[in-house]
Amino acid sequence: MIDLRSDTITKPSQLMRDMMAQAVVGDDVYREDPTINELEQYAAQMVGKEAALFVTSGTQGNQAAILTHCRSGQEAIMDEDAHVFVYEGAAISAFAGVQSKTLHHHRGQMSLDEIEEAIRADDVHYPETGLIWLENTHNRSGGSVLPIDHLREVHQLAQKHHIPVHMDGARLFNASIASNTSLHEITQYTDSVQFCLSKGLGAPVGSILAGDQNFIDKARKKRKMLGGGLRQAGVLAAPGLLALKSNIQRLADDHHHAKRLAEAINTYTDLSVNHTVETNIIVADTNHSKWSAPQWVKEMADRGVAIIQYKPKALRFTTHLDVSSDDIEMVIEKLKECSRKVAE
Ligand code: TLP
Repeated sequence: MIDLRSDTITKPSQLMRDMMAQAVVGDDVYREDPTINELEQYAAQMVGKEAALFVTSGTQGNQAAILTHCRSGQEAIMDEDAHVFVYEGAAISAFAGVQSKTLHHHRGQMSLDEIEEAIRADDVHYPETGLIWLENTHNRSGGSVLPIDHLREVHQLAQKHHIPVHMDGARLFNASIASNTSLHEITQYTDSVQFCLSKGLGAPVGSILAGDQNFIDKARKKRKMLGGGLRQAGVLAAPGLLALKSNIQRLADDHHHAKRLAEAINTYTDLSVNHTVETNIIVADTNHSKWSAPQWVKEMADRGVAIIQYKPKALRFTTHLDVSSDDIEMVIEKLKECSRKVAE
């Protein structure tokens, strides 16, 4: 099976497994796990923040960030397709007691005017605006990168109103590689950032939440509340460290594969990729296809290619570390086969 459902499905390499077996460990709730301490220091320095926290997942990192930035009864401004709004089981309201104020967006970018309008005035009726949320790359827009000027402008606006900015950078490294922009350049416009080790970077588990020391000290407590205080978890941090040290530059291959695949989808099938493919995610819509999205998922699965239905009339193809150039050519052959069947 060539699995393009997500970049979360990569399996740890033999080297990663060896690093796990050899990891020096201790009890991380006592801050005594040398491997976790090393990962947190390394990760903080990579993104130019004072401190970092190893968390079990992107969702846990995002939720710890909300719990740390906001109080119950506040509101967070985010785009209407943000992962935190669509895919995190309403944890933002269930756990943090925070209401989501969702705005329209174009490729993950909300308009500055609309953000400013959404910031609540000091009025006895209104919730307080506690946080502005950005997602980079933007998953549901097909892995789009938020332009650096946009980040700067949102940050300036947030500072003017004394509101923190959090970035869900589950795929932060894809954004950095695709836009040829350093991590520090991107993260300087955020108060906190979450990025995943277990997506394109190939580690089996874990994410990082980074910010200033005071923020991370508080987030550590929130992580404990969320059940994320881990013990001898250096075995999980070791592959994360390896992923950060070895697997970032190669993301360019995934982006190249996604472009090649998107061109083929538009050339050989009645599916349409209507967005620029900037990173490793392709959203192909089925509006003009003779087959529905579920039919495409089934026909491709029958031919050994796993994709997912992403919206009622859209499919997602995601490239990653475990998909080679040959695999991409094979997927293109299968798409052509499907197209011949569609035309029958
Ligand atoms: N995204 C997953 C699914 O949940 C949709 C995927 O396959 O793309 N932020 C963003 C932008 C994400 O894409 C994801 C995972 C998360 C946060 C959550 O990360 P995990 O799955 O580690 O909790």
